[in-house]
Amino acid sequence: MSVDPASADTTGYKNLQPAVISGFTNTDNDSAGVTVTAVQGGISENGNQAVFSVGLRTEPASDVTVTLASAQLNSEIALSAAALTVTPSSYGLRQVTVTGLPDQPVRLINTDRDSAQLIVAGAPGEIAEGDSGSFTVNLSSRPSAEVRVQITAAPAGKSSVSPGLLIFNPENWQGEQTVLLSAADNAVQDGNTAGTLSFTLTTADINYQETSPPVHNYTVLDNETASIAVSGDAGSVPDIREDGGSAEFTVGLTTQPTAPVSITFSTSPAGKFTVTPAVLTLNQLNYNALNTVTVTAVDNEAADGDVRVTLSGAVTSADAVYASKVFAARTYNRADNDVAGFTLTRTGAISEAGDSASVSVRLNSQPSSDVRVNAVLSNTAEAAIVPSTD
Ligand SMILES: [Ca+2]
Ligand SMILES: [Ca+2]
Ligand SMILES: [Ca+2]
Ligand SMILES: [Ca+2]
Repeated sequence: MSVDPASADTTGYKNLQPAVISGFTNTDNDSAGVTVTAVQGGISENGNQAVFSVGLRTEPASDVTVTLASAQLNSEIALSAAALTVTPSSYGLRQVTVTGLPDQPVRLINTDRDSAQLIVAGAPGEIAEGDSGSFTVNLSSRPSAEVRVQITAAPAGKSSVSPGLLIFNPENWQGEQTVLLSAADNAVQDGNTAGTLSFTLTTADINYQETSPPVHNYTVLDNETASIAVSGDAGSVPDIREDGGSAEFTVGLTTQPTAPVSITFSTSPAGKFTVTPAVLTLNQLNYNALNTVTVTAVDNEAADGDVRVTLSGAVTSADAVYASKVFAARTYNRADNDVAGFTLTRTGAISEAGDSASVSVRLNSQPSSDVRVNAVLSNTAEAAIVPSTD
């Protein structure tokens, strides 16, 4: 410091030597920072715009890039610039425009729709008739409204689901709901059947409206094998005697026929047996009953000996499965009760006075053709034969 020469002091200051003091520091009151002004105006999905301004509070030493971002960017609003480059020569406020976007473009974003999926897990690929299997259903993302899922198992009558309707909402969407898929049981050999599970979504949530629910294919396995069931051992050869002997067996079908099945019985050689009924008809009501067939020997008079008789059955039906089935032939031994022989009966007595006696002859069994009987006397010197046809 030094005294101003214009000073009028006369007490010595004019000639005073300048004094020095050091160590002062000027404190800067300009701090670096970004200034953002209040937003002017309002945005809407109709495209109305708002503005605000951005600048640096202090002059930068070199270029500064200010990035503009919004939590709603790419969804609800658009900014006029994604970034501003500020230079030392122009770091004042600059205007940024904000434009409101309509909702629709946002919903078309793939990531949104892809995340709105119906999840079906664990559905069985095969189910036997009469069995069931479960699967689970839930949603992949929180829906904005209730989602009703109607489940259909096709073709109808072969399988069914329970429950057939699931309801998901913004609270329970994540929880797996269990559905039972049951295969119907019938008694017909109807083969395996292809089944399809389909899902129909009803909701006000546009993403779930537009999603494609999965389709699940499965197979219902038939558990019937059609056959003609006959009791007893077809390989054995039981005896049936002529005098009132009979044998029985039962016939049934292992599956319900789609049309009556008739079995027409025949025996070979013919005439040894009668079969009752001669034609057995099995229908949708009696197919699995014990339908009895009786084989009875015909009692003839011929000494025809024991005879092996084959019982056959011809199967006819409009049911193609049974029309191709064969009745297994059975064999019986028809036991004869006739013995060939003569029965001679004498009437009267002979004498030298001329009395005559008669002898009648009959066969003990029916001959298959004429039988000539020769009568021979052991002593022709004492008697003679006069033939008679009585
Ligand atoms: Ca069955
Ligand atoms: Ca079946
Ligand atoms: Ca007899
Ligand atoms: Ca006989």
